[in-house]
This record gives sequence, C-alpha cells and structure tokens, in this order.
Amino acid sequence: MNNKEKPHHEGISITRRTLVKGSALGGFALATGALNLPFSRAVHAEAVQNTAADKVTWGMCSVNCGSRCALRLHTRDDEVYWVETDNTGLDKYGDHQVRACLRGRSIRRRMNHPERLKYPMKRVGKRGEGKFKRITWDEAYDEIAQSLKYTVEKYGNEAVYQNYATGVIGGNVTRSSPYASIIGRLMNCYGGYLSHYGSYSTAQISAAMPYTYGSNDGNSTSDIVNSKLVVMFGNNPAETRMSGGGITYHLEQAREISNAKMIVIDPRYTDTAAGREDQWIPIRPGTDAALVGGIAHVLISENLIDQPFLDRYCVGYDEHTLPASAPKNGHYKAYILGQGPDGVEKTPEWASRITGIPADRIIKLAREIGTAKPAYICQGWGPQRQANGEETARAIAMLPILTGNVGINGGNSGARESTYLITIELMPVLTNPVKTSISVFTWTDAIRRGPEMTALRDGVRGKDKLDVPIKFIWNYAGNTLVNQHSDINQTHEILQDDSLCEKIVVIENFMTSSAKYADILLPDLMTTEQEDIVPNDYAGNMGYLIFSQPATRAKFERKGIYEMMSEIAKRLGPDVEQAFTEGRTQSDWLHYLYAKMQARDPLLPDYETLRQQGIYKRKDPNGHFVAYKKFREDPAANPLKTPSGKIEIYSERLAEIAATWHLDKDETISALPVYASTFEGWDDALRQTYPLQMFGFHYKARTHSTYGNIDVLQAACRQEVWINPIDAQKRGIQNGDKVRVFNKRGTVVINAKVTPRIMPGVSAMGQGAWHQADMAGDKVDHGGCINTLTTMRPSPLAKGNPQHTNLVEIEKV
Ligand SMILES: Nc1nc2c(c(=O)[nH]1)N[C@H]1C(S)=C(S)[C@@H](COP(=O)(O)OP(=O)(O)OC[C@H]3O[C@@H](n4cnc5c(=O)[nH]c(N)nc54)[C@H](O)[C@@H]3O)O[C@H]1N2
Ligand SMILES: Nc1nc2c(c(=O)[nH]1)N[C@H]1C(S)=C(S)[C@@H](COP(=O)(O)OP(=O)(O)OC[C@H]3O[C@@H](n4cnc5c(=O)[nH]c(N)nc54)[C@H](O)[C@@H]3O)O[C@H]1N2
Ligand code: SF4
Ligand SMILES: [Mo]
Repeated sequence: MNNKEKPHHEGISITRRTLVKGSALGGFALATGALNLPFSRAVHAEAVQNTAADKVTWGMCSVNCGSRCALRLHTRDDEVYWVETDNTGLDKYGDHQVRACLRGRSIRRRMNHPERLKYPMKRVGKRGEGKFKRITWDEAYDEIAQSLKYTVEKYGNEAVYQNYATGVIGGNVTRSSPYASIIGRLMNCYGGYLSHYGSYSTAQISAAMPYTYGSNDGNSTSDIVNSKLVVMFGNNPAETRMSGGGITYHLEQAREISNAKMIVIDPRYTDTAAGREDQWIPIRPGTDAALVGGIAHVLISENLIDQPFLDRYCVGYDEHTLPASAPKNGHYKAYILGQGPDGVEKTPEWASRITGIPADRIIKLAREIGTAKPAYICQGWGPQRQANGEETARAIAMLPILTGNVGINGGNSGARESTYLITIELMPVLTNPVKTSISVFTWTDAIRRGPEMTALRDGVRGKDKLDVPIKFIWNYAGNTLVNQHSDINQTHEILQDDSLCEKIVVIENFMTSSAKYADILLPDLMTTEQEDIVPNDYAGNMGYLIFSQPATRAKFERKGIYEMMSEIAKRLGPDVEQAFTEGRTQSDWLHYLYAKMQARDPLLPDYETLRQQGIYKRKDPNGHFVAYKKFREDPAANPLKTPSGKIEIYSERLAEIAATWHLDKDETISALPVYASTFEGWDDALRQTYPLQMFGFHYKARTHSTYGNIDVLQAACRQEVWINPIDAQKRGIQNGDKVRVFNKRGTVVINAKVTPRIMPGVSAMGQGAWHQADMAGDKVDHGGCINTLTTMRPSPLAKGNPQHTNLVEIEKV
C-alpha cells in the first residue's frame, strides 16, 4: 500500500520503507546502551526482585519521525520507571522486532519531566513572554467557546485556522495532523475553518511529482532485495527512519541479500552513508537537477537510455511524443543536448560548475546508473525542501524514467519509499463547509495580509482571494507556530500583535516556544496515558498495529484531547455537541472504529486479543510494494492519473501555470524538469555578504523539537553547526569554538563542529532545537534553532517552505 492514509503528507505521496544497516543499528544500539545501561541494569536487578509490584503496559511512541515503535512501559506506584520495546518476533530480518530508538526509550523522561504542563493556563504577559496564570478547566472552555463564537460571528469561519502540527501521529483518536485531527471535526461541526494544503515535510515534492506520475509513490525499500544499485539523493534514513522496524533496517538487510552497491549524493557525509556506502558524492545544496542534466547528457550520448520505455510510457522525451501545444524543440532531449530555447548543452562540465562535482565523476555515475538494472534510485525530502525543490524532485525522477526503472521490482520511481500498511480507521473529521485553503507555509502571511492574498500569486485555493485574515488559531501538538516555522524574529512580530490574530489556543505537554504565544494553554495527556490504536508508519513490507493502554492515570489536571473538544462542543450548542460526540465516549469510539477496521479486514484479531497482545504484525501479501507496477504491465488498462495517463516529462498543465501565475524573476515553474537557479542559492549575489549555504537536517537527537528537552539526549547528540575545515580555517574557527551564525534575519550562537563530513561552502545544523532568545532584548538565539535564520518566502509552485535554502556568515565569538 502506498501512503494514501498518511495525512501529513497530503495523502499524495509517500510510500515507505527504510533500510537500516549494521552500522546504523549498531550506532543506535550503542547510543542507547550508553545512555541507559547503568540505569536500566540497576532497575532491572531491582525489577527481578519486585516483579509482583510492577505493571507492564503496551504503549507507543507516536511522534512524527516516520517510524513508529511499540513500547512496553514498566510502572510502579503509578510511575513509569523503565521502558522496554517490542519483545515479539525474532532477531531475524523479515520477522524482526520493531525496536524503539534512543528517543522512544527515554519517553519516561518526557512523561515524568518536572517542567511538564500541569494545569490549564491563561496568558497574563505579552505574547511570547511566557507569563501565565492558572485557571480552571471551566474558565478555559468558556473562554475558548466564547472566542470562537465571536470570531465566527464577526469575521466568518474562514478566519479560524488550524495550524500544521505533527506531535501526535497515527491514532484513531489521538492525532494532531490537521487533515485528520478531531479539532478539524469540532470545527466542521461548527461551520468549518480555513484549511491548508501541503505539509512542511513534502510541500514541494507532493506538489511536483503528480505532474510527472499522477501521484508520488516509490517502491518499498524491502524491494531492494531485487536491486543491483541503490542511489540516494539527500536521503538519510539512518537518522530519519530510526526504528528497528523501519527503513534503515530494510535498507541494510535487503542490500545484504541483493549485494546492491550504494551511492549517496548529499552535501553531508550522513549517518546513512557512514561506513556502509560505496560512494559518497558531495553536492551543493539546490543543484541536484543540474547533476541530473549532466548524467542525462551521458546517458543520451552513450545510448544508455531505454528508448522503448520512453516511447511507450512517456510524454515529451523527444519530438515523437511531444504534445502539440509545446514549443518547437520543447522536449527533454533537446533541453539536454542544447537544442531547446535556452541553447545550453547540459554537459557533465556544465553540471560540474553548478554542482561542485568533478565532471569525470558525473560521467562515471551516469555509466553506473545506465548499466545497473534494476536500480533503486530515490530521494529523501532534503533536496525538495529547497527554493527550487519542485524542479529538483521531478528532475531526479528523470533518471529512473530515462533508464526504464519505473514500475519494476528492484527499481523505483525516483521518489521516497512507500510502505505496507494494515488498515486503520480514523475518527471521521467530517466535511469542511469552508472550501478555501492556503498553502501550509503561508499562514503568517494570512495573518498579516490575508485579504491581499490571491490564487495566482499566493496559491490561495477554492477562491480567487482570501476574504479575511486569520483571527483565531488552534495549535494542537505542534511547535510550528514558532520553533518550526521560518524566520522566528518576523513570526514574533506578527504573533505578538494581538490585534492581528486575536486568539491562539495551544494544547501541549511543555512550555515550548509556541506555547509562549498562547492566549489559552491546555495541558494534554500523552499518548502513553490514553487508549488508542495506531498503525506503523514507514515499515517496508511488515505492517503492524499497536494497541496502547494508559500506563499511568492522568496526573495533575491533564486531560485528553477528546474530552477537551467534547466540552468545548457542549458550549457551542447541543447540536454541535451531538454532532461531535455522536453520543460516544473515547472508548466507545475505539470499539466502533475497530469494528469498521475488522469489517474491512477480516484477518484482524478481535478487539480484546489485540488489546492483550499489544502489537499485531503482518507481512505484505504482495511481497513488496512496487510503484506504478500495473501501469508498467498494461498502460492502456491502468493509466496514470496524469491528463495523458502517461508519465509526463513535459507537462502541459505546468506550462499553463507557468504562463498564468504571477511569478518573480528568480522563480521558475516549467513544463520540463529543468535545473533552475533560485533566490539564496549557491549563485546568488547575496553570497558576497553571506558566503555559506546553510540547511537544517532532521537529527537523531530529537523528532523535530519533541524530545529536545531531554538532557541525556542532548548530551549524547550535541547541537552544533557543521562547517568544513577549509571554511573554518579562513575564519579562525576550531572544533568546539563558540560561533555566531547570522544573516539579515537573525543570529544563532552555537558551538562549531569542524568536519570534512560537510563540503566546503556549506554549513548545516540539526533542525528542531529549542529556540532560546531574549525577545524583548537582542533576540540572539542560544538554543541553536535554525529557524532564526530561515526565510518566510515560499517556493514558486507549492508555495511551500524552502527551509533548506539559506545563506549565512559564520564568525568566531
Ligand atoms: N528549518 C527547518 N524547519 C523545519 C523543518 C526543517 O527541515 N528545517 N522540518 C519541517 C517539518 S518536515 C516538519 S514535519 C515540522 C514539524 O513541526 P511540528 O509538527 O511542530 O513538530 P515538533 O517540533 O515535534 O512539535 C510537536 C509538538 O507536539 C508536542 N507533543 C508531543 N506529544 C504530544 C501530545 O501527546 N499531546 C500534545 N498536545 N502535544 C504533544 C511536543 O511537545 C511538540 O512541542 O517542522 C518543520 N520545520
Ligand atoms: N530523528 C529524526 N527523524 C525524523 C525527523 C526528525 O526530526 N528527527 N523528522 C521526520 C519528518 S516529519 C520528516 S518530514 C523526515 C524528513 O526527512 P528528510 O527531509 O529526508 O530529512 P532532511 O534531513 O531534511 O534531508 C535529508 C538529507 O538531505 C540532505 N540535503 C539537504 N539539501 C540537499 C540538496 O539540495 N541536495 C541533496 N542531494 N541533499 C540535500 C541533508 O544533508 C540530509 O542528509 O524525517 C522524519 N524523521
Ligand atoms: S522517535 Fe521514532 S524511531 Fe524513535 S522510538 Fe519514537 S517512533 Fe520509534
Ligand atoms: Mo516532516
């Protein structure tokens, strides 16, 4: 199954699988051991003596890391004191245990954290100051309900917005993804709300790939057992799919079976590459499409392309399949050979100048890609989280297309992995009566200048323009209000003015930087303290369900999201309450939803059995998910969802968008997947002032900002800025020095990691560190939060977050 049910990715993309290999697992086992061994050994000894007093509860880690792990929570005196992971299955690939990473294994440190929110609170200082007073739940509910009524009466439902948030992912009931959260359900019972399209994860690739393929699917990584070669563009599963049930494990084990060679193309020598790659090819951020151009040139000149595949399955490779509406020589072959409108031949030397990769290496890479069949060519989402990410995503897909690797076992589409999923049934969100939506990234604009935002310039959908600005924000289990959105200093200005957005409700576990901007702040239970069922996230060909039970009772005044929303529904009127709850408790809902799952999938165990056993696993009955397999077998009977039903190398729809949308000079939307220079890229004139490219990678220390306040994780994986020795030397910076990373948007003070693991001219830091700045003073961030430096300017087609495209300077403090 592909990722259709994966809400935070807009239901378009994402097929999933990961491979983890020895060194990744080894590294992670080591880290876990180093962290927990003394403690767990001591506790374990104690546990042996005291087993009668202990209770073991199945739970899950349901953060948005792309994996999902079963936990076995050991409690004594109503407190979790030890966390184990899946103990079912074997220590053998194929029937393996779904082992939690170092974060999930430290979940008790989040559950029992002294700074965890305990009571409902109301803001007393200015937004962002973090000054609150304790209030009762009734006061909180009344104020929220009154404020919603006021907003809807005065401005209309379009003024209510639910911000992107992924702190809780997957459950039937507990799930924060705005496409599926029960806050959406509540709002849909009360006239609707302004929704968004896209995600911070995959905005650009989810917008772009469907123009090529009609969707955004990839083969499952378990299918690498059938591959001869693995090529990864900006994909780092050893950090971004860390569970032992997830992609890294599949990648490693499957490659062991197939003996496939692995080539990693990334500005950083990643944990995925480290020790297990056959080649690391460092590349300048934002230039993958140029590398593809150079490779395509070699494939075409050396006749390594699959011409019958291109003729039968594709539109626009050469003049034979070019749509009539296209300009003369508007096809891909002409673009590569320099016969298209730009007249530039995309030789390996041309690509070398842009990417920083030597031409002979590009030629060698092209020959490897052209001769190894089948080849699993994929991309992570780093390359697409760039300002030209839409072009890059489609360009990378050209390599499997040119070589006919699409739709076959061992091949891939060029997208990220898909996964096998057992069925899941969410509490229905119902239909939103408001049809207007904005891009996920443009909500700060919608607060500031909503009614100026148009369809053709700002990507407003469902209407030509927005009628009202955002006046009310729901922020449930998200830190994208501040920490995870771009340009924190500007976001601060927008949010601090409460005449703009008048009400912000935050539902959290901690006083995050986002929570500090709440008007009303509600303390939530964690998913380990509630009953719910979640499916796997990306897990190759082994799907599973986890049935989580409360490990402890609710402490202090914390409550679950269903109770909170039911109470607010009650205050919005009896009809709203009835429509929202349908007369069911959270437990009634679980039974009701599970019965629907069983009706669809009769192989599922009964409710009580699943509850007892905690985890239920099943292998993909089809072996491995192969993207576009049916299309490959019979394209006439199984057309793609593109207008032509074929793979559209040339997209007439994109040609039309390019001709009608309002774009700036440095923004490119094009019918062909071309390399496009962009704002704040490697060749921007701004590099004279800010010479280093900078991006934030998804880091093993945290899942975004979640787990970011756990001391042992901070100690194990430090927050540092990576800089190459050549760049460091020029600036007199030594490893471990405190440095200032800055651009015109802000300044971060952080320690330097001087390392050849990042290419010269480029710098990077783990994204998601907690922003720590005096916002009434110098605004300098001492937490290492990259969003102090990132831009609010959206990408051209998706209007998505180009958070990996930034220029900075670094100085020793
Ligand atoms: N510069 C830069 N910025 C980025 C990215 C990047 O690569 N670079 N990545 C982007 C991406 S891909 C994403 S998905 C977003 C992620 O951004 P978010 O979805 O905001 O993810 P988190 O930062 O983990 O925030 C989740 C919040 O939920 C809270 N939480 C966890 N569990 C619970 C719970 O049970 N109940 C409640 N109420 N709260 C809970 C956590 O405390 C945390 O504050 O960030 C984006 N931002
Ligand atoms: N531990 C951990 N795991 C996570 C998360 C987390 O926060 N922590 N977040 C989860 C979520 S919500 C998401 S969306 C995914 C994100 O998954 P990704 O978006 O794939 O993760 P990134 O680290 O942003 O990028 C992957 C790699 O791309 C490289 N890269 C950056 N720019 C370029 C480029 O222009 N070209 C090339 N070739 N490479 C480039 C980076 O160095 C990095 O190694 O991860 C998920 N998994
Ligand atoms: S953070 Fe992800 S990989 Fe780690 S335990 Fe949680 S779900 Fe599993
Ligand atoms: Mo994400």
